[in-house]
Amino acid sequence: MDSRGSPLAKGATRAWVGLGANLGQPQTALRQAVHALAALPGTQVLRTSSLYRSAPVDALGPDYLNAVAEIATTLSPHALLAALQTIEQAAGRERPYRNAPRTLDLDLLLYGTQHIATPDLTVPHPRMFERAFVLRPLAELAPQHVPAQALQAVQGQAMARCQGAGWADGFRVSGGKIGKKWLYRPSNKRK
Ligand code: PH2
Ligand code: MG
Ligand code: MG
Repeated sequence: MDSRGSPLAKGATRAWVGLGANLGQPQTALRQAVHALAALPGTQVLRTSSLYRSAPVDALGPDYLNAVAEIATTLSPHALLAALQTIEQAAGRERPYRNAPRTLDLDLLLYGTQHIATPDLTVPHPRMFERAFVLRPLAELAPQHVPAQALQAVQGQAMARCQGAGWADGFRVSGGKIGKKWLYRPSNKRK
């Protein structure tokens, strides 16, 4: 059992990944990223948050689409980080300068309740508590990890909730049973 009380696969840790994109076809990129997460070894996508749109924070360029995915994984934090970077690369991610617009950004926000401070990985994500585009979707999935004070502090950051969790084609928790459930229904398909 983990802190939410539901059983995880043996040896798996619950983790939360922030997804963002503001170049190319952001919604397609985010949906494909959810599927790529689900295809990682030892990894299941448990749930996705709603999809949110917001202006770039500390950056320029088109509006972002953002969401958070809750996963269960047997990958170590560093192996997961490497896998996220591989998925970003496959989506055409380029890094011309800091906070440049991007086709896909996958940030490891939380890995269980672990605190990690290494040169290449800091968990919890160092800027997540200042960003509404992380905290609001994360609060849908893991309110226990989002202090009310932090949510209140980012209240002024304008954001639109554009779609419920169905945007990712039905990765959900099903009746407490952990696993990737394919909810194929026409009503669940994107338009
Ligand atoms: N990501 C950034 C910088 N600014 N702004 C929004 N709205 N959404 C993001 O995902 C985002 C950002 C760097 O990772
Ligand atoms: Mg980021
Ligand atoms: Mg990033």
